Amino acid sequence: MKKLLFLLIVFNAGLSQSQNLNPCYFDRYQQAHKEQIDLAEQKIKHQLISGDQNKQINSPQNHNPNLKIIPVVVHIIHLGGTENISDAQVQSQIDVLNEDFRKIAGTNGDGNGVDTDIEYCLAKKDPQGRCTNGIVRVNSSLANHQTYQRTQLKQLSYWDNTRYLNIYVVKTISGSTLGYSSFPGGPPDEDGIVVRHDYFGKTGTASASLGRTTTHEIGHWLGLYHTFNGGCGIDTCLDGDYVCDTPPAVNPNFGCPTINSCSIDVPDVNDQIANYMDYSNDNCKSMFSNGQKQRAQASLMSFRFDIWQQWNIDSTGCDSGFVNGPCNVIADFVTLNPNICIGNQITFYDKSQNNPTSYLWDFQGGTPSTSAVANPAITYTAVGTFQVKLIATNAQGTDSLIWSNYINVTTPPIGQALPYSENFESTTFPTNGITIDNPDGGITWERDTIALHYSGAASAKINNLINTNYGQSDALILPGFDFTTFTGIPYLTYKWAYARSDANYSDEMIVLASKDCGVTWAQLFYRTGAALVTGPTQITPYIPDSTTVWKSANINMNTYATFQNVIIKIVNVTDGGNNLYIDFINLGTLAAGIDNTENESEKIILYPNPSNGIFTLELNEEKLKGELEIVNSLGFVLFKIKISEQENKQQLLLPSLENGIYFIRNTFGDKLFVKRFVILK
Ligand SMILES: [Ca+2]
Ligand SMILES: [Ca+2]
Ligand SMILES: [Ca+2]
Ligand SMILES: [Ca+2]
Ligand SMILES: [Zn+2]
Repeated sequence: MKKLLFLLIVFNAGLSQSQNLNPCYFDRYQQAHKEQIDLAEQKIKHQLISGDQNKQINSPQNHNPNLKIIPVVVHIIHLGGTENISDAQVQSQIDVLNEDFRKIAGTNGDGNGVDTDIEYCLAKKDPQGRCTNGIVRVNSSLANHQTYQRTQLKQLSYWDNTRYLNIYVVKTISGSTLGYSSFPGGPPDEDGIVVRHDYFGKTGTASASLGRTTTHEIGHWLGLYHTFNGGCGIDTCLDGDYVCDTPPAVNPNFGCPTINSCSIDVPDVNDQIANYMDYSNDNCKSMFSNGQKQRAQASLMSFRFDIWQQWNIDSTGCDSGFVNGPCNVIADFVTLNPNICIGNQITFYDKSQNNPTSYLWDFQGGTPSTSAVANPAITYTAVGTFQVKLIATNAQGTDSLIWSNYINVTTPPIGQALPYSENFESTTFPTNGITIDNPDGGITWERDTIALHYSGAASAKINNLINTNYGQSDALILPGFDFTTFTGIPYLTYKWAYARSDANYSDEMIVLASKDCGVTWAQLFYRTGAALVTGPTQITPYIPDSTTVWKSANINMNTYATFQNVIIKIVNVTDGGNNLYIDFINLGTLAAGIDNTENESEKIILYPNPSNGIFTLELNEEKLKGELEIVNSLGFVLFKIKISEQENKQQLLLPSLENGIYFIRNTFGDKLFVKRFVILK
């Protein structure tokens, strides 16, 4: 089952260039939260059997006694570009949700399904009861969203999930995912849905979409599975999506096909590609079935009971009689970490509501001490706790927010001097100042003595093979370092070994560094997929059997040369792949004879290498533009290759090259990226 689901996801991802595709992260979420979803499933089934999904709970003046209204808050996490979508585009998505869930006559949602009696309302009152347009905007690098960062989105902006459906609109999502959702019964800090801006709504940046990505994701939020969940199964009610009146489907359907992929249904009918819970094109989707309606209503009765109660509808301004005037501005801001070290800079992110037009900040103890920009970066040069005040203004007036004793500035410990090395030979683990961050308390880094290590008799290992908490990150955190007493160019080098358990998915290895006591982290090195592997794909535990399979990470740390407390961490993000090993960590001078090409290959990945002249080329850097040059070992440029604007992965055909060593390079600004490769026929 697990392997099947992964293959489906990858199939999905591989088609990312085609139009109208609707990749959804739910299958992966489902695997990662299996116990929680099984519990939720029992509760939904119990409600379906014992409860009355249609009993009147809403207010007497409501014309449809079964109607349940869901107040919605939309958090737009953006970088100031077009992904900071308009209020009108947000409203277009709310309109699509109501057309689809209410089966409004004459709209795209008026297909062969049912009116689910579920309606969506952009909140008109915030959690404190203040007038709002239901939209929060935050300018943050988290706009480029990686699914393992889902709880960090909620640190930026989050409204009580028992009273509001939290929807996050982001610029990009890792992989080719367009959106994903939590399932009923999950932890509050993961509750809600995340959707790419260009698939949110049907106007503005999403004018090529019909807004059905969000309809689909909210289906999951209401306890619905994909129509292809579990394949054909053997029972139309007890297997698959646990909905009797949706025909089973063996695989996700793409496009708008006429297909009958399972014949266990009686009568045996075609797959329901019009169902919102398949992957078919937006323009073929037009229905939820009655069985799906009953499940969704049961989820609202059992898990999401408060959100649609009349008292909450009133308190969020979603009662039909409530009219919102132009709202006064609500001053609000967020920082990622208010506990900083002396001399550090901290960025304040405005999230004032209701279209603020100007700002006046006051930073006790900060430099500068005032600012009029939306997202000021402030330096603190004295130890202490300090107040922050924001006065925001819009057309209706001003509002101020004061947080006393908010910023806490401490003296950083001075890190240890370079050089530093760790070979994991001590039987104590972790050792030598290293600490482990293991947020889920589960599988994490351990000491391994079985593999043939790069050096000595042991290394650090993390077992991804048995780790089912997909997306979870585990870090080896090195002690703080003082770079200021080191002369020469400092390098972080280490060796790693890794194999996949399935060629279609991979764990990730990320090196991050912080020079501000952990307030912000820069990504120095990233490997996944073919660029991470050192051994053959295998479903048994990967055990390196040679010291020569280990690959090198060589990371130039010169930008940290003036900092006295630099924290470095090596992070494993698990995808249920296979063992990742780390050995021979060195921080200091780049040892003679160490192959330095890995340093650049984080931007340019080429495989297989060596090769007979046919390579796959992957570019891991958006900024690489224009041309790549193929250079021989004497430095002569042999070819120039134009980089495709659309694809970051392309075939590279160089059959005319003789056996030997070559380089592929690209110049961007003052940086030169070089990757060495070998032709061997
Ligand atoms: Ca079904
Ligand atoms: Ca069938
Ligand atoms: Ca070792
Ligand atoms: Ca862990
Ligand atoms: Zn889905």
